[in-house]
Amino acid sequence: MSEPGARARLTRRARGATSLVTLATLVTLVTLVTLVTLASAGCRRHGLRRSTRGARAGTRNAASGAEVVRVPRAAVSPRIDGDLEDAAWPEAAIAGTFVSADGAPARPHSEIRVTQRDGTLFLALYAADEDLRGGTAAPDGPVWLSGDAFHLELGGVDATCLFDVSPRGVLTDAKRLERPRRGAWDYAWSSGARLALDVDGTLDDPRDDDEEGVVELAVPLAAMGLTGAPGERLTLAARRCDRPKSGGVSCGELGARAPLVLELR
Ligand SMILES: [Ca+2]
Ligand SMILES: [Ca+2]
Repeated sequence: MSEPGARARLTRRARGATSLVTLATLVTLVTLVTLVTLASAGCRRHGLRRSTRGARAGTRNAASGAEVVRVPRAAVSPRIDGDLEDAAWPEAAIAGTFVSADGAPARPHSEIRVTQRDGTLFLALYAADEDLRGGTAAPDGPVWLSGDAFHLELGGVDATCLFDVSPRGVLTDAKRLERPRRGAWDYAWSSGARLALDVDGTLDDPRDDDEEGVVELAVPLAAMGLTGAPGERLTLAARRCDRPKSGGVSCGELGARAPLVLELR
């Protein structure tokens, strides 16, 4: 679904193709056409080609520094099936840009889109990944310890809810009271969120090159104490950590300096 990710993939393929074209052989031209066709097929599968039609990034409030992302109301709720061909996703809001510790855009590319309808917040999580690691299979388990994972924190009326999601489809959620005073994370709490995912690659097999993972997540706004009324606000902070083939852990963050403000339309 990521346009930059799609562009990067197409650019990589086109670069390779350009050097081949200099050899001016029919075989290389056929190869180029084949590669672009394959890339286009992948883009269509995750809605990449349609992703910029109506999507909007947030605007930053000069006084507070907070970035406000206006979350549109979808005409039809997206179907939670891991496929981003739903009409709602090209119109959804893009939630900021993932950055690494030095402030540069994080690599590999990650993106979150947000839309809402009927008291449910819908999120599309996109992660480019050359080597997908599944991590734990235990529901509500520590998915961040050994696999690739998204970590989301949604701040509502008087509490913050966290959601850790792995490319194996494990969801770990917890809630922490913020007011009148901050409490401890309660992992026994359940958000009632639903998710589905589609991974383009093979989990836990570094012998081949994977492409990406896509998660569709539906979170009841009631979990954050909201009803879904226009003008309601919640905050979003996110982290996506990747375990690349080269070893180590590489993380990008969203709203690390100041959480994004999601405003429901
Ligand atoms: Ca879908
Ligand atoms: Ca990985």
